[in-house]
Amino acid sequence: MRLLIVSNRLPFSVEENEGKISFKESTGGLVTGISAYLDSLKNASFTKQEHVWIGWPGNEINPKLENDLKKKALADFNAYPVNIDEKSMDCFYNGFCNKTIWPLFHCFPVYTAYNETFWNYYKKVNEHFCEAIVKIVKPGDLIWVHDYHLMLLPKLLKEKLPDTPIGFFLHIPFPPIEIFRLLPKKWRVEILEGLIGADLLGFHTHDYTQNFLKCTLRLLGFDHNMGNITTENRILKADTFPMGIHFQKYHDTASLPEVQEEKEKLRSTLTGLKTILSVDRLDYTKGILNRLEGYQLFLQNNPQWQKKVVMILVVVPSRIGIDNYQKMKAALDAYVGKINGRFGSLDWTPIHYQYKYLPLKPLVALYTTCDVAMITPLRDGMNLVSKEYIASLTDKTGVLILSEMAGAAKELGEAIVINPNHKEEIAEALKEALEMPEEEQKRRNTIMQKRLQEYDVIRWANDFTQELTDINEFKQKFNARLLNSSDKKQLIKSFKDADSRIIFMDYDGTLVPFAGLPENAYPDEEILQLLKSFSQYPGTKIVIVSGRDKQTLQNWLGNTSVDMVSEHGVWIKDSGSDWQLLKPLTSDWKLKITPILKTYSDRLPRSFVEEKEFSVVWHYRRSDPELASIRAKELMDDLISFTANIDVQILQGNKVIEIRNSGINKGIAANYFLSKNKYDFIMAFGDDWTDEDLFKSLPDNAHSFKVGISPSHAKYNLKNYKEVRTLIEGLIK
Ligand code: GDG
Repeated sequence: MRLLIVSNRLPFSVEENEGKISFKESTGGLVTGISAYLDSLKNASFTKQEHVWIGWPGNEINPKLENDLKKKALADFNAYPVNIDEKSMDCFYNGFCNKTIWPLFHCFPVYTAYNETFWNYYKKVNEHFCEAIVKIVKPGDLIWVHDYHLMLLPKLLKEKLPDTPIGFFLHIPFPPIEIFRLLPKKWRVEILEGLIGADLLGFHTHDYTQNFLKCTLRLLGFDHNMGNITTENRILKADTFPMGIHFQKYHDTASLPEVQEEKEKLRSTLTGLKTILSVDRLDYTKGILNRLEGYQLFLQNNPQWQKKVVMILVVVPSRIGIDNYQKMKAALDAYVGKINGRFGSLDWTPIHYQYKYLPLKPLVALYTTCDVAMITPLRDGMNLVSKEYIASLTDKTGVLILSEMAGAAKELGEAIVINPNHKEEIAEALKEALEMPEEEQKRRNTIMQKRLQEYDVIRWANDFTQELTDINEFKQKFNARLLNSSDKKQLIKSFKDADSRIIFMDYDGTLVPFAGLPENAYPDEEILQLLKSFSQYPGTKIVIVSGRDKQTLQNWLGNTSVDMVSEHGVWIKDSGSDWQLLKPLTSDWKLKITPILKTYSDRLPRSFVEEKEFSVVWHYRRSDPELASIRAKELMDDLISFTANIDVQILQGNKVIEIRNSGINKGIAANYFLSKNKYDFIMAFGDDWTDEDLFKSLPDNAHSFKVGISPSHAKYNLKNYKEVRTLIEGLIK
């Protein structure tokens, strides 16, 4: 089995010089994390898992050199470059990815561009990635797609490779629905549909996972159960995997002699000064300006700390071609100048500013040297720098000030956690951090280090890939329940060989799709013709077993020769005779229950009450799904206490709650027919849990089919009502 990692960028940039190709390492949280995981795979003796990293190599390459590039990338990095032309990359990466998705998903709607050309290039590049992957994928491979650049890719891949497990991890926040729905309708739906093409979707925090699930429910209509989503024909899962770091790498690097030496050097240039570290890629989400405002206020409010403290501000160049970033760089330069000008003197510079990339060892030397790290993004998916800082504190002294807007704050609660929008809070946190006793620093860092060591990036990636593998195994077991062609042949043979047959069929969701209003789910011409032919097939009795009232069934299906059961088994219409009660029932309890249901329909817009002779139903299919699910739980609670002394049962069906006499169900109704005659071929179809009574009551040799892809007592699953129709056609042709 190979693991195919797919991300927009490869962990290196390719450069072309006089016809020769060379590589330069690239930075960023995704690259740092995945590289560490893949290194661990290479070094581990217990696994032989191969991997290939697929992505854009950072520059457009002369087509003549493409073959050289492919060979060298594979040899040096196990990488497969996807060559994309400059114009596409500009509109895709600088455009849709970084001017639309990045600001919006980080809750900066004012920076968000809504540009149809960018969107078209986003689609085009996702398709291009798909074509590249399809060329190299092999049976048994696992595909793991990363990040916001490739949100359409899971669906594209699933269409081409339905049996390949596909995972997707989002490294940035998934925004609340109020923000996500600012995207034009077409884009937001295509993005969600693209994502749910994956079998497993991972997010850094529980909040992001919940935001995604809420959007899927409200914008696509797919509900979930503990993160498991069932679409018309697939099962997938959304779950939380907080990304860790390679703890040991940072911890060990901090102890290296050359890093210690660098630390001594730094210390000697900063004698007598406490140091505050700030390290980020240049990005407006990282809150660098807010941090500087907080620092300025701290210096102003605490003159006793002037000349005793210095901020080392490392800003790593990033997304250089984008306007907002250039403006931000200018604002930052000006602000640093302002603080240094206002507070500095010949013998003291309050901020040491570096705008450059640092190699790992000098970076870790900074982590271990500084007394305080200020990591205060306005919004950050996770933030690995904060974790790397804690891991590098070999003597366990140092204080982390962390923004509550970073995903990492969920795991690093022992840090001083602040709201980055409030400069007063930052200034106070700085004072607290600089004055924190060493014992307290050690106490906090010991706890955080232990946590980071236990759930490091290797655990994170193993957990994700393991869950993806588990989902795939579950799907394979489940697929074994779907009717394959040889089972179907056998079934048709048994059907034809039999002399007397009985077929029980539920109506809604089984023979026809659900409609917003129950009265709109009337039978179409195709199903009417099919039922007519089926019921006229010699030696075959068709019984429609429905929860509908008898009048509706009579109106809709009265012209076919089917038998019918209404209200889940209350009424029976057998062999052309009139409707009869299966057993004597009362309905005086309805007087007590109906007003309760009416109150609930008043409280939930677009829900309504349907009264049948011996049952009463509250429908909420068209209501707001979240409020409806709360109201349904409340109603169930109310009904349970209200009906304690009444001989009724409460059924929670597909977006309905139904109350009816007890001692009635579809299984009891089926037994009525089975006890009257002997049949040598018995078959049943149904889609919701009221049909489970039917499946359970049938003899062992019966052929039963659950419509939909959830577990059932039926022997087989069919994906939807269309498959039911196709199967019937196959039986009678
Ligand atoms: C995205 C999400 C999420 C930075 N400067 C240097 C350097 N770095 C390395 C750090 C760290 C990584 O880059 C930055 O990671 P972050 O997580 O802090 O931020 P993003 O790049 O925005 O990452 C983020 C992450 O994806 C993972 O899912 O946490 O929320 O935005 O590893 O060490 N490394 C070196 N020199 C530098 O100057 N060597």
